[in-house]
Amino acid sequence: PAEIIDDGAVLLRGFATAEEQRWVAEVRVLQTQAAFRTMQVPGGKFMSVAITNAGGWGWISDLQGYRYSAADPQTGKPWPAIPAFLGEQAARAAALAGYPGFAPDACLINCYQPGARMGLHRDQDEHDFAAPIVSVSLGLPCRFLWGGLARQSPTRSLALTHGDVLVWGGSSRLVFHGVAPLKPGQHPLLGNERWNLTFRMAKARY
Ligand code: MD3
Ligand code: FE
Repeated sequence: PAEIIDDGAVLLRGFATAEEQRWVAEVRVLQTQAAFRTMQVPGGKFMSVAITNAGGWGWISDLQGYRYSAADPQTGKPWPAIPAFLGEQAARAAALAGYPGFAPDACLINCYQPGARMGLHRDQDEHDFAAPIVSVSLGLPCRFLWGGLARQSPTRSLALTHGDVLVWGGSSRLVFHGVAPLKPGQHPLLGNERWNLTFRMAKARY
């Protein structure tokens, strides 16, 4: 059942659990082509979350800043394509949430281990903010925080668990959001990790 958590933001609890093995297997295959790695941020520190990408465009960070790159900076090769199953599932979730015609050209995959966190930020490196973002949580649960359109807006918090899918569109597309430090635990499929996949339209028009 779809749950509206903010203006244009829809939570599909457990959407990915029916085919959880498939989701995990697809990401494990992607790992053999583009491994999780931590990236440096412009200030010089490293993100605590390890990342990789699939799709025509991959989100990267280095001392120069944040941007989408067609190539994996670690190998110089294109990112692996978004597997058909993952792309179809993301489009199906978007349609259920009221965003038909979602065609992601980027899938950022975040890997959290205990203590890893993501500070409050907004996703603004994409060209067309009319396109929603589809976010899929796998493995250990986390506390997800989101605020409003201003960094100072009050934040709300939500427990995201294995299989949950969030679709952010409309006036929620540019809200500030982050993830609290991951608490240690053991998940039957992912051990002490949490994976988050965010499907985006980075360069394509919606
Ligand atoms: C709200 N990832 O990769 S998912 C990110 O759990 C990111 O790894 C978090 O924020 C994670 O950029 C949060 C939920 C999410 C994803 C994208 C959004 C919320 C969003 C884009 C706009 C607004
Ligand atoms: Fe984000």
